[in-house]
Amino acid sequence: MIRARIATAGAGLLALLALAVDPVAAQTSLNDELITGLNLELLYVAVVITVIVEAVLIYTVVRYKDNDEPKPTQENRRLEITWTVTTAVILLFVGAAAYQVLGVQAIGGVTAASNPNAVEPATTYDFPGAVGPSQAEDDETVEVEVIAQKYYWTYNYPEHRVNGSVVSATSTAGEPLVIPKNRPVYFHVASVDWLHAFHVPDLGLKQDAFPEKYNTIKTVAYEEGTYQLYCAEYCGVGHSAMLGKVKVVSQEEYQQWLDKQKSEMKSESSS
Ligand SMILES: [Cu+2]
Repeated sequence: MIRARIATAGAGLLALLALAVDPVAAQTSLNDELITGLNLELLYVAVVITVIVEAVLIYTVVRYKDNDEPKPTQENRRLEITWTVTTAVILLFVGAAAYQVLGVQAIGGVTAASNPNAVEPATTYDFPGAVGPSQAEDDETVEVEVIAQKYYWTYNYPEHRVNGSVVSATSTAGEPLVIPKNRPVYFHVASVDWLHAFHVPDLGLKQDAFPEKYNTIKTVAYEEGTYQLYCAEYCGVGHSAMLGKVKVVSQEEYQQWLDKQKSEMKSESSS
């Protein structure tokens, strides 16, 4: 009777948990895919542990509620070995799963991974820390320099120039950071005054912007769309308004956008 009740309660709890978990949304980028995947792996393990612990707790309360003279367990080697080994196995799993994801360049950062075969990074300042793509990846990789400054963002495309001037966009003019989907993108993030942080949560991107030092991060965006960019490091009175947009477009649209920027620059320089 009691067992049947516990089983029913357990099934009900599982159903509630299943309802509480959101259906998995389509992954927006390589970074988002890795982070969401790890999060779900850990969640599944946590759910199983929660159910087991709660089941033992409820069983114990129901089973021994009328026991007026309980005797504590004094020594039980088998029990002690079980909970030590089980905990060690769970912690090892969490550590290994997290390390696997943190070790990927897209999550740990390109600067931290430091590739000795990398090509010269495309940047406009003489700051240290930027790392270019590997030779094999160079042709398909897009490099964008993201410069933070009180209280706006400048997006430079140093691979694309008109009469020596770099193709550029800025958040003060309401212009987005445009990148093509399904191609590796390197962001060389830096600041020209003090600490800021480049943060696009829906693409799984976050990187501190250090003064006069580059940090290169990488992504491959899968879903076209416009994503919110925040400054994630308190930087002064204008911090909360230090926003921007990241626009992921098709390869054709990206090329059209570049051509348009270049032709505008040409007509400006000739007038
Ligand atoms: Cu800020």
